[in-house]
Amino acid sequence: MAWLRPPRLSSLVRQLGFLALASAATVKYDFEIGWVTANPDGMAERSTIGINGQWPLPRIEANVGDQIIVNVLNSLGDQSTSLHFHGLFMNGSNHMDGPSQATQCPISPGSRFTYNFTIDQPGTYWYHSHDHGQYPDGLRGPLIIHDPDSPFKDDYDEELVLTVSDWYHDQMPGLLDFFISKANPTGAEPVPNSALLNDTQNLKISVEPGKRYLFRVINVGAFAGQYLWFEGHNMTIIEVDGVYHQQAEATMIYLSAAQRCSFIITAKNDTSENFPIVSSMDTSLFDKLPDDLNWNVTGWLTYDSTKPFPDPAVVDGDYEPFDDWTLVPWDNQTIYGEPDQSISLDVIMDNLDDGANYAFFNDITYRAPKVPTLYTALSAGELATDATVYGKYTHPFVLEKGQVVEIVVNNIDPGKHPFHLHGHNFQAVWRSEEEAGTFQDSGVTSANFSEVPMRRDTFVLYPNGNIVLRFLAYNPGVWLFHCHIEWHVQSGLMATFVEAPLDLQKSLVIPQNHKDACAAAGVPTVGNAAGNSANYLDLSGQNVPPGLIPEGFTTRGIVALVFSIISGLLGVAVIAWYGFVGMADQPAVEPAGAGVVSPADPPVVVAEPKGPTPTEVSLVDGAGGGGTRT
Ligand SMILES: *[C@@H]1O[C@H](CO)[C@@H](O)[C@H](O)[C@H]1NC(C)=O
Ligand SMILES: *[C@@H]1O[C@H](CO)[C@@H](O)[C@H](O)[C@H]1NC(C)=O
Ligand SMILES: *[C@@H]1O[C@H](CO)[C@@H](O)[C@H](O)[C@H]1NC(C)=O
Ligand SMILES: *[C@@H]1O[C@H](CO)[C@@H](O)[C@H](O)[C@H]1NC(C)=O
Ligand SMILES: *[C@@H]1O[C@H](CO)[C@@H](O)[C@H](O)[C@H]1NC(C)=O
Ligand SMILES: *[C@@H]1O[C@H](CO)[C@@H](O)[C@H](O)[C@H]1NC(C)=O
Ligand SMILES: *[C@@H]1O[C@H](CO)[C@@H](O)[C@H](O)[C@H]1NC(C)=O
Ligand SMILES: *[C@@H]1O[C@H](CO)[C@@H](O)[C@H](O)[C@H]1NC(C)=O
Ligand SMILES: [Cu+2]
Repeated sequence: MAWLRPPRLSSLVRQLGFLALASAATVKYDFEIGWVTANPDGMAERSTIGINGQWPLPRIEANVGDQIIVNVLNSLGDQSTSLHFHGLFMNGSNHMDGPSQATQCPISPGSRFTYNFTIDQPGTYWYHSHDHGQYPDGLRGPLIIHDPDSPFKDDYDEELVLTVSDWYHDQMPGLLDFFISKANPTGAEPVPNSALLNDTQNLKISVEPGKRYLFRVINVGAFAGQYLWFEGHNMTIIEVDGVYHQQAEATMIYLSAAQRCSFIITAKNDTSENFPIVSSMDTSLFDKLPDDLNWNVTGWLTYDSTKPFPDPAVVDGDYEPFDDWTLVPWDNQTIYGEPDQSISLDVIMDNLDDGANYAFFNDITYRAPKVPTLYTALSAGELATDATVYGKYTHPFVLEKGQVVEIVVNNIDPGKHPFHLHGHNFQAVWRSEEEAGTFQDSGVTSANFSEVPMRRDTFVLYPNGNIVLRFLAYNPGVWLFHCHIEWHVQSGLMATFVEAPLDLQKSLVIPQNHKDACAAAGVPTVGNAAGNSANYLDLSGQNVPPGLIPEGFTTRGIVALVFSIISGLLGVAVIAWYGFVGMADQPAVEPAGAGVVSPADPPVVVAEPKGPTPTEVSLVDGAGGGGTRT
């Protein structure tokens, strides 16, 4: 009988510690965002976005009920920025959610911006830039909300935070210029250069025999999902994406970009061996596997640092990660009723008439509005419930308060896509196998749905498959729904939910420093998506994507045509064909690595590559971020 067991001393100390912190506090961080140099894989020094001169970034950490204040100063000089707090509901504080041109203006170089919100959710989260594809350049870090009342608090002795990610040697602006260009007509995503474990390689985590560790793992990567395993140890999963689930045993987990998982690992009783930890990027996402890519990163559970650190065993055959579909939420919440509003989105990759490849929900690829969508909602009066005012290319859906909303996503693409909804977690009520086709054609009905569905905020849609999500519209705000592969965010795989906008108008007051940021950025704070505040239904001048390819042209034909016109010396009739052949044959036309790897000019490596520095970690793992608690 577990309750008769005397509590361990360490457990007692931990609980007393929590008791002391139990009353709500204000936790304050001053973040000066600026460029630093980093070389986490030991292969290339690069400019990286740090905070207060350091990278890896500080951890934001608080208790349930605390108020968090993050004072941002953008010292990047050459780029705007913003911070999104991934997974937090921001109930009553939609203007603190972070995506630029959705809920705020971008924070210009030299500008300040204060994020101020109260957290009512325990769990494992992260913060990252939500501005022009910036976070893979380094601006992403853990956000942990401790829970003195966790239902699992007696099941572990220590908490550890661990990130996995992919890493690029080149900076995003250059990679994006190539990715969305006619030189990359197939839309092949740049392949990362390395995998990182806690922003390094050869990480060593000291463990004490017999202790039980809660690992809070976050994939802060841009693109790659990761398989993660600890040799010789099983994981007991208790939380995904901030939602407690009933304990589930796993030997290997899969985390897509942006997903989180907390699990308990029980250390062995003897210290005779150290054990490899492996995180392995999901190479099925990559169009090409460069010869020199090591898609694995290794670390160790260190029981005795004088003992050897063995190479990981090779896993033969297909990986068999734990299937998150089998998770049951700890609170046994059953499926919400039949939807009041059902939204069906087809994921399509296609070219537009500039020759570049874009991502579409149905027939729309996202374009940012001229006025942040939240400010349109706040300034449009009663027209805020008319989706027209938000512009066609934010792909808006207006939700009414209290609705059960269902999202069906059909993947008309052979890639995996991790879908994320801001401001909510959702019930993942259905996920098809790969190649199942559209939900509507598959014959599956709500009778097939999970009765006690897993809840999370980021969920993987399989190749040519479909998913069905449900959530309750009890959080007035402007919330983005998008694939969390940063390449696909930038190529347009995003829609906007405008939830209960009239309630929003009654409750939200935009602080002066948010308006000041808009003034500094030259972005208006009233008006429709086109910036028109005289007639909200007149969208002329709204931002639009490139045009559709004319009927009768094939995608490859038009790409060839565009190419040919640009190089254009020949007659139009010959060109379409000749241009295409030319493209296929001449590497000089197709930039090095086109459709492939790291397309931008390879960086000149000045510094002698150093071996990665092993990081020894003390398990007296204090508050990460140097925040002040009052
Ligand atoms: C944060 O917001 C609260 C109200 O929600 C307000 O009382 C407080 O002054 C704000 N603090 C800062 C630093 O903006
Ligand atoms: C990961 O790195 C952070 C510092 O960036 C540190 O606080 C944390 O303890 C590390 N986690 C592990 C498991 O080593
Ligand atoms: C891990 O779980 C597997 C399958 O449930 C089991 O066979 C194995 O013995 C477990 N390993 C450890 C170290 O507990
Ligand atoms: C370690 O020893 C304790 C007490 O002897 C035992 O209950 C526990 O199962 C052992 N743990 C492992 C991982 O073998
Ligand atoms: C990564 O690890 C897997 C699993 O052990 C192995 O099959 C693969 O060869 C490794 N890749 C590299 C590049 O070492
Ligand atoms: C959920 O159901 C399980 C049985 O399936 C039960 O053990 C558990 O106590 C329930 N949880 C809650 C919070 O009611
Ligand atoms: C959906 O449910 C029906 C009726 O129970 C069943 O025949 C069918 O196999 C299910 N479909 C899938 C894909 O599970
Ligand atoms: C948001 O807060 C309101 C009360 O202020 C509550 O009624 C509502 O359920 C909350 N919504 C969510 C999604 O937590
Ligand atoms: Cu995607």
